[in-house]
Amino acid sequence: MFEKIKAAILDGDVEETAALVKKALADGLEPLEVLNKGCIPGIEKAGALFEAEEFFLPELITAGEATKAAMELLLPELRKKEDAWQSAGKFVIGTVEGDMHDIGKSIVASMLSAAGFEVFDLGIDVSAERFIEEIKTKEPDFLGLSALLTSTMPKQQEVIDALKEAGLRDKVKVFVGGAPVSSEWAEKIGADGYAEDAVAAVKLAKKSKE
Ligand code: B1M
Repeated sequence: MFEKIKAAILDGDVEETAALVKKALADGLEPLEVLNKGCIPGIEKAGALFEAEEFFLPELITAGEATKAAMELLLPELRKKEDAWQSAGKFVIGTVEGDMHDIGKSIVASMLSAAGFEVFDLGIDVSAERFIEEIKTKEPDFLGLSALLTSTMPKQQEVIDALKEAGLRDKVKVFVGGAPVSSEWAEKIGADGYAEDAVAAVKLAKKSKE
């Protein structure tokens, strides 16, 4: 089943991907397992083929669309595990300005939500000004900044600088993530932490609340 889902994503076959994911859920497979063993390997393979110039942009786009179709079915299942009675804290998250990648950020948002955090997902291409506005109104404990392009990583720094300018830097813990991001980069730009994946993001946020 996982191999079939991976193949359907690589084919950019939205309908087949959705049908397979529905079947996997109906057969009782764990949504997180479907995500980690079927969908993520599929989209990562598409990225590797793109890098090797065996895939071109249209194929990358259709693979992304197939992955999104899978996630639309899987994320509500992940969120069902949320325990509404214990908010673990407020978490604002978004992909930085100029960056349209939303798959990884949405997985992180869903896992945080499933772990009991009150999550405000601002979406993609979020400017520093918008982040600041949302921090002012939502007063979150945490801010998550996702960047998938080396060219948009500096926007994470911009948001941190804008927080300092607005006098908000010590009001919120800032975590960064995304494929090109590292703990060294997080340290360099003055973030409070780096999470390599959604599970690490949940652990980091929970640990910071202790
Ligand atoms: Co783009 N893209 N893309 N892309 N794309 C990459 C990132 C790339 C590495 C592909 C490659 O060349 N191998 C490359 C970047 C190279 C670089 O910067 N050095 C690239 C490029 C070049 C581009 C374009 C410039 C292509 C072009 O137009 N010529 C363009 C840029 C558009 C823009 O943003 N302005 C572009 C466009 C796209 C699509 C729209 C086609 C599509 C996105 C669809 C969508 O998101 N709706 C797309 C895709 C799908 C990818 C790859 C293949 C997959 C990304 C993904 O979803 N991964 C990607 C290659 C790759 O990463 N292997 C690639 C799966 C996801 C689960 O992982 O997003 O890493 P990830 O998220 C993880 C962790 O990083 C972490 O947790 C997540 C869950 O485990 N994490 C966080 C993420 N955010 C976090 C925030 C946190 C914490 C953890 O906060 C606390």
